[in-house]
Amino acid sequence: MVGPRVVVVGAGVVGAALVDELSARGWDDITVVDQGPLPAPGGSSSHAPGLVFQTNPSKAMAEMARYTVDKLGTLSVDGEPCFLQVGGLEVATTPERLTELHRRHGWATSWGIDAAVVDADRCLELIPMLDRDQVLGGLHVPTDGLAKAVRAVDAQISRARSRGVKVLDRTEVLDVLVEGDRVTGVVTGQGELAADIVVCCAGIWGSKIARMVGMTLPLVPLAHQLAWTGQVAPLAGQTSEALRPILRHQEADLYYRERYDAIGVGYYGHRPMPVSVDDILGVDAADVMPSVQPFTEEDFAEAWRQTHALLPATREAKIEEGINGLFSFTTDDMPLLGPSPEVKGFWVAEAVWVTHSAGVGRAMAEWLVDGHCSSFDLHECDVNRFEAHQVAPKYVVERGCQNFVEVYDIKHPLQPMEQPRPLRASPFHVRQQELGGVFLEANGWERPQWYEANAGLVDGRDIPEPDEWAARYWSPIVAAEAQVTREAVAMFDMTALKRLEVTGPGAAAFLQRLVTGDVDKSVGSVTYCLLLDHDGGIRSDVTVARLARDVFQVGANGALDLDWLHRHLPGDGTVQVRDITAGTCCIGVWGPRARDLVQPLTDLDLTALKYFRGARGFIGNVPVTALRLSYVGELGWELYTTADMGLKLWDTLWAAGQEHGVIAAGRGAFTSLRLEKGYRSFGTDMTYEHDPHEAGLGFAVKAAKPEFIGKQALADRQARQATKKLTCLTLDGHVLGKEPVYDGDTPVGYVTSAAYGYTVGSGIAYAWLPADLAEPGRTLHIGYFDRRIPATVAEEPLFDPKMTRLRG
Ligand code: FAD
Ligand code: THG
Repeated sequence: MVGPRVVVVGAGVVGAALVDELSARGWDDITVVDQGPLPAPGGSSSHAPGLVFQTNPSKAMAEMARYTVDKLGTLSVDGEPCFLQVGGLEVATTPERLTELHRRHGWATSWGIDAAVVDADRCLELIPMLDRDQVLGGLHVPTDGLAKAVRAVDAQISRARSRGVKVLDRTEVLDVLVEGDRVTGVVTGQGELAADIVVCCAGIWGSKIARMVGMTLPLVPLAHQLAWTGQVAPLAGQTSEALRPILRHQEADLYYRERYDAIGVGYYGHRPMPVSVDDILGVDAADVMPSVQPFTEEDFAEAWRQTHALLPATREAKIEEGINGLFSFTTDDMPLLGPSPEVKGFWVAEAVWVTHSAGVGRAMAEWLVDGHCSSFDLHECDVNRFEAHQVAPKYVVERGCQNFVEVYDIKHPLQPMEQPRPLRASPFHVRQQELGGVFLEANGWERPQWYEANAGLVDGRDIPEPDEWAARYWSPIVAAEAQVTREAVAMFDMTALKRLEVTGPGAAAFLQRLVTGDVDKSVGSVTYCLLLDHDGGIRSDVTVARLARDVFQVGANGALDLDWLHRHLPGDGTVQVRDITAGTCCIGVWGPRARDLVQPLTDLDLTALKYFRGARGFIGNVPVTALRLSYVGELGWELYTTADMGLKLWDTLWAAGQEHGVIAAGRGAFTSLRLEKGYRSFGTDMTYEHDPHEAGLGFAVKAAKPEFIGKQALADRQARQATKKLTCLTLDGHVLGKEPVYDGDTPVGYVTSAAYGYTVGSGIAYAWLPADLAEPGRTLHIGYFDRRIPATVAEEPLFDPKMTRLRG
């Protein structure tokens, strides 16, 4: 036997893609089970109209879509293709939407998808039925098209079957068997199947299957309207299924495709119609298919009116059929992929569109077979990315419905979730409100972007105004807060930063195996280092503070770090890992006057406490852990205490700081200062797909250290020349991230983080670029909407390269 015994639950596009990819990699004991009859067992795939628009703000999603296009393009059933590459056209009917299409063009270009913003004449050439008076322009992606979802299921299942995969349709999975902490099989209507691995690809039924092992899946099935017209005159006699591009009219929440002489119309403008998984009918009970609910014509009225306006020829046509079809929505619009945190061998691949299905099949197969996915960076898709409150049933339904409503909205990168709020508030929240904090939201935390109380600091400063788009969620106060941090001292609320406590006699050895740095040092040491995956890619960057022989505090980036640590715990009980974020809080006190402010308040000798050292002590009445480091690149400390003492800590520092000109500063200033100092942010600047050296973090890897995860893989990777490099660019102006970078007219890379540097006096953009272009002084261009902004490769860091501020 090559490979474990695998049972895949669900033979929609996702399950089919997975068993094809798994069997292609040589695993030879695979069974796929579906309750319905193949190749159209009755899930969402059985009636999806199959539009594949690849453009997406997420690089991973765009790449998985591109893989789907490439793969389905090679597949057929009885000579009939699985993909009709008719292209995709998104039209703008308002100036705002046209501007947005330029931004989307930027994403396509950044992720390597050929696209063009075209004028109205070209839109009419591509789709003559459009009303010339409505259309201002469009985004044309020639490689987009129509996936034939049922055929794609058929083709991939058949190929898998030819490699020995067992296919059981009309077989319902009734339970998943677990012994101890492991999956052992499934119970079906036809008996038991033993399994080492069970993968849930059950689409809208996913929560029901996951529940069988006690796992909560944050997804909600929602009905979405799809209607088909009768003959539309201009298409009369069309013998090809589809000739013209698939079409999106986001302004009216609509999309379209051809079907011979008729048109399919999809609509997101209606009220959200969530359905509980327990109310979805069984295969036998359902009239048509279980994932299809009766068409509610009244909800479609507006869609039909808008359709008449955009495509006047439809006025003479009729709606002949329609459905309210179910598919899954999540709290952040991303799929749910990966292993259960508790039950070994139980995996999910859920909330996946047809568009991304083949890519997800490949990603999951790599992850299962190799232990990690090398083709795509999956950190945004990992099912273990959520905070506790984000899987609350109320939150899941509320967010899912809201995401349905906002599917085609123009969303600013800083735009916060509006409901439910507030959820998590630091102990400083009341003071922040008193100071006129303007709050955005991060992982549920209310986080001030700037404080209106600082408005008076703007006077007399020369602050460049961003354009209208970059000026959203921005204020000149951001600039003033950044400058005052460098001139005097500021308090930053760092509570939202994930904190883990690792304790026990095995703690040091455990962490040594996981991180790239040497953390088995003296008590009081703080080490900046990385978590690597088994292939040498970066999983996170962390700070590890040794607070006692067997007590470490890990400054981390998110829930996935906690998951990663849990997964690697030794089984012998010598190490405990605990998320202490919620019970504690943190203020960063940073700036040249930080020591003047804090020293009189504390028993700690803050001069003796050197850079990257930590100690426990008191600030007035408040017990604190002080770590001397600074993400903003200034003298000062992260001061941690328990949540109950947080307000007292704030008030103590605030009172003492008045004579030193202390301010509270927000996230806007923070990001500006961080980028001036060249500090990377995991998930934006570097992700799983990057290694430390190309990300400029080679210094955080202690190669001389004994074995740690990713060490050998990294050494092997290094042997190959690094071809890309995270590079600092300066520019005259503001950009926001994800914009393409051009060398002449050739797209060569993309922006990760960006901000304006209020100390250095220029815009800053970090970007992934080919290594040979990353030489200081070279001029490139950043694509910002329809403009090309010149940007110069800079030596980094831009601010204080000699570290005089931090070590002062
Ligand atoms: P499914 O296709 O639902 O497959 C899950 C399978 O699991 C089912 O076959 C089911 O029978 C089986 N199953 C469930 N429970 C059990 C059990 N207990 N035992 C055995 N088997 C079980 N996406 C796009 O990319 N482009 C589009 O244009 C598009 N349009 C859409 C239009 C509509 C009206 C709808 C409803 C969806 C649309 N989607 C579109 C979304 C897309 O259809 C789905 O996201 C996708 O098909 C989900 O695939 P899946 O394999 O995860 O789920
Ligand atoms: N504070 C703490 N933990 C954290 C962060 C933090 N963990 C997650 C994230 N932020 C990690 N990111 C960084 C990035 C840079 C630095 C610290 C955390 C930093 N770097 C020094 C430098 O490059 O100059 C490291 C110097 C050294 O290794 O000696 O300070 O904000 N607690």
